[in-house]
Amino acid sequence: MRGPWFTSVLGIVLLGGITVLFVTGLLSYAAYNPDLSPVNDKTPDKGILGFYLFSWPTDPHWLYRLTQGVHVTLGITLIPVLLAKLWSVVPKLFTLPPARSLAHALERISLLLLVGGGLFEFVTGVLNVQLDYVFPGSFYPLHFYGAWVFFAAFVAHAVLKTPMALRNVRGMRGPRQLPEGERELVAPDPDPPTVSRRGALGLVGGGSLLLFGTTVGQDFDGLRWSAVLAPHGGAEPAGGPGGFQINKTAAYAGISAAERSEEAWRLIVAGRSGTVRLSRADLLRLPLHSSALPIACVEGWSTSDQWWRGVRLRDLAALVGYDGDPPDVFVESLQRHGAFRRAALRANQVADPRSLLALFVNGEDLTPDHGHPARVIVPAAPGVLNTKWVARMTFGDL
Ligand SMILES: Nc1nc2c(c(=O)[nH]1)N[C@H]1C(S)=C(S)[C@@H](COP(=O)(O)O)O[C@H]1N2
Ligand SMILES: [Mo]
Repeated sequence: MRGPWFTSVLGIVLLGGITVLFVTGLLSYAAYNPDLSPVNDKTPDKGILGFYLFSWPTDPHWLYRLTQGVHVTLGITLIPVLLAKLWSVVPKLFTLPPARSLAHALERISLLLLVGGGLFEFVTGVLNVQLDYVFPGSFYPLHFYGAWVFFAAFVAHAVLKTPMALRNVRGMRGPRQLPEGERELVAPDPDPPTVSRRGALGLVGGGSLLLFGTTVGQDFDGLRWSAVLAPHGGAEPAGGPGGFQINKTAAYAGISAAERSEEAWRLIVAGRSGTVRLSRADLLRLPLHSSALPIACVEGWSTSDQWWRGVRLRDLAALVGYDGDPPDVFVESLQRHGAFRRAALRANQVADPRSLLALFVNGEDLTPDHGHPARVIVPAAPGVLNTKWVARMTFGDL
């Protein structure tokens, strides 16, 4: 069963799947605005690896919901394929002599990066979506740098192997003269098989389907109950206007009812013409607008569109001297600790008329857990940029 055909089929699946993972991963990184201000930039030494960064668009408004949903769901679905692929090439680990030529030695070293990089990316990704930050430092630089190492080795491997893999899945029937590199995939003295090659593929495919079916529901209200393997799945949140997925609760973030109260809370808006202080009542006297936007988290879960109502970000920019051409904004929350208590938004995000400092959701006051007294909501942006419990907004190019 172990041999070129099995390895080739799995390899071709991974060729497509991992390419999509790499592209959606780079998109997710760009969507986080890593080149704005020191706060968002968790990889200040990225150098040319950030060559492709661009202004993440605000259209379509479900863009990040799609790209990140695909990234996380596909990554989890591919786990059985990756493991089966690694199992299928285990004999190669023990080939002797260790290097037949310089080219062979270089190829084997690239495999270290390929296998090590692949395992590293899958393990850090799964730990992140399971909310298990066991790695030193931030997840972002680890997964980002790891992705480049892994993908570089992956491209080299694909260039070397794809032609042979395609030949193998098309026309390999019965015994034939295998080239040296492929002969190493076949056990020299195999036991009689207990399962056919197609049966083994079925097992891998079934495992992938099972993971897919227990993950994908975290992206769809109404299917969330089925996402039993996802930390934000397994059940729909309680009903009511605030009855949609919550990332960190107010209690977890250490936000007290006293500091959110009408008497205590003031929003500070700073910009080119100075600083203004606004109570919630002051904000309610400004023009209010509605937009239907989802929350889509980097962890892969998302909600359907919610109805937000509040003050346009560009109207707040106008209050402090930016008429017509809003700049970037740096948003800080009441929260004193934690990774997501502040974020920077780009000028195109501020300018979009659907971008709000929301005061209401689904027809009622924001709930404490969804960011009362006020939160940011921006179309197509990752959830992490939608700062809750906003206390201060500083407009100006970052
Ligand atoms: N102050 C603050 N804002 C925050 C966060 C946070 O931890 N603290 N989490 C962010 C993340 S990662 C997400 S996905 C969204 C979740 O919003 P929700 O809890 O209203 O669904 O809020 C964002 N805003
Ligand atoms: Mo998030």
